Amino acid sequence: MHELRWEILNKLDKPQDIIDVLLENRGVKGKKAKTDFLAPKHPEKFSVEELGINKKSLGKATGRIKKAIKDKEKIVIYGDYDADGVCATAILWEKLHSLGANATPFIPDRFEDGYGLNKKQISKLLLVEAGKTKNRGLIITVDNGIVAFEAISEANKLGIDVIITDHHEKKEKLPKAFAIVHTTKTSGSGVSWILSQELKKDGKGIELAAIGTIADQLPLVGFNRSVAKYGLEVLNKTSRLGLRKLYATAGLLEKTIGTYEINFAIAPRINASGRMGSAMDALRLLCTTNPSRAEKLATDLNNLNIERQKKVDEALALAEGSLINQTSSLIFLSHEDYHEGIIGLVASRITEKYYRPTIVLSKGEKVAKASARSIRGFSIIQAVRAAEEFILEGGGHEMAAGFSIEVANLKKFQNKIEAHSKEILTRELLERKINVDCELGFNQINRELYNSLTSFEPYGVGNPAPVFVSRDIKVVSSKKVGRDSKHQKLILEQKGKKINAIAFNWDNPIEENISLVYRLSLNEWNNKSELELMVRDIKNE
Ligand SMILES: [Mn+2]
Repeated sequence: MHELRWEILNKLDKPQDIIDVLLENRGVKGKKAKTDFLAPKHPEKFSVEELGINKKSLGKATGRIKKAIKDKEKIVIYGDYDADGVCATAILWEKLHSLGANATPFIPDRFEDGYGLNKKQISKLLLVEAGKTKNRGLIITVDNGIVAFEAISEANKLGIDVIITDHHEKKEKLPKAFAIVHTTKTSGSGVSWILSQELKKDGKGIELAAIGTIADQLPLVGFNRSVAKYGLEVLNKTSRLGLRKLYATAGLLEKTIGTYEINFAIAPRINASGRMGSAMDALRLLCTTNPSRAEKLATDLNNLNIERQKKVDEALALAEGSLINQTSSLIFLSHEDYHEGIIGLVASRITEKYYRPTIVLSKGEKVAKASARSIRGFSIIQAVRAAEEFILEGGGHEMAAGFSIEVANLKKFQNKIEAHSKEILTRELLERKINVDCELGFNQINRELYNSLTSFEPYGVGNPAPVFVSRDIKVVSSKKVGRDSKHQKLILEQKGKKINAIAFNWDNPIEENISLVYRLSLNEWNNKSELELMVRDIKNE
């Protein structure tokens, strides 16, 4: 697997300030942008215009919501079953509830209803209130709705107003909703938070917006960086009972909650409810004020997550078997045994391992549900839209998409999307790369540098942890460590200066002279701490 191309981002030879280089590599240019990046302002300080949201529509939405609160109209918040959608629902529901609204959250069932505002649900949702002259009822979508044309025209027919809040890619035409609060610059929970702050500015719910934004893989720059930074601060001292219990079941109580903890422990548990059961349980967990209920929901979620892991492993084994027959650069896998709730996870694991765009389909009797993941430089939503005539419903982004398709059309769809991708997926695009910020000499590595790097946190999509390269390194010693001796601890030397390094899961031979790519980390034990290079790649010279 180990063919990694080192892309050195900083091409200049002459010495420069390292912090400046890192900022430029992240596209942060100009003095003001640089200070803003290193000391992000609070999300409350962003103007609506900066976020790409139409101010007039936002005003129209808040006006309608305030009227609904005053008239005691029934409001349904229509969410989504992934971590972003659940957090988006929780943020708006808590806000409306605190303002005395008659608001009910609704998260569709992945298996029964599918993604997004659904025509069939509309009349059921507001059954009692809808149709009355003064009390028409209001549906507010969060993290979905921007392509729900049919459902919204159905609502209009029934006299129900719909406010769309969403961050997914819109089509050329927009649904005829009462108001649309839309931007692709943040997550569904980010949009929900912005709307809720328009109703009442109190900063509440920012920690949930951080979970949604990080889990939805939004680039952590600008507004999202602020949401992540300030939301993580709140998450580390949250008194939400459900989150505290979730931390306990995930072994996070003693840990600092960062983007990693959200991606690999918190979001998977929230997602597990929507994949294996009902996402309403995750919503209840986030919002509950009852300790024993929090405990039970957290345990249930943890068990669902274990069940989910098992299903993913089974599906991956099945996938590996059929990968042998793949000839196209775009991986296309369809089978009855792929559990619908986990196809997205399987697609991302395959993409990660083989570094190719991947579509995994769960075949039903008549309809197949699909989830797709992509690699940098290949827009999967564009690829799907190139074969749009076969798509029943669905949507997505450059890097991920979800849709459904008639089983009878699978082959035709596959041919069309493979033909589309063939032209775009060049050899260069399919090469796995690691972005390296700049070259460092060992004499430049010190505590001061390490400390100044911390102002680049939180790391994530769009703002990766700084990666450096050092060359002409002598390996003084190497020792296998860890369970199964999977890791190697190294002592390295350059021009007389020695530094420790750790290479996780490294079984390639390491020779005496190397170049290496690494992150800088602080190894802490027994109240002592020492700088250490966390190896990402090694080339023997
Ligand atoms: Mn989302």
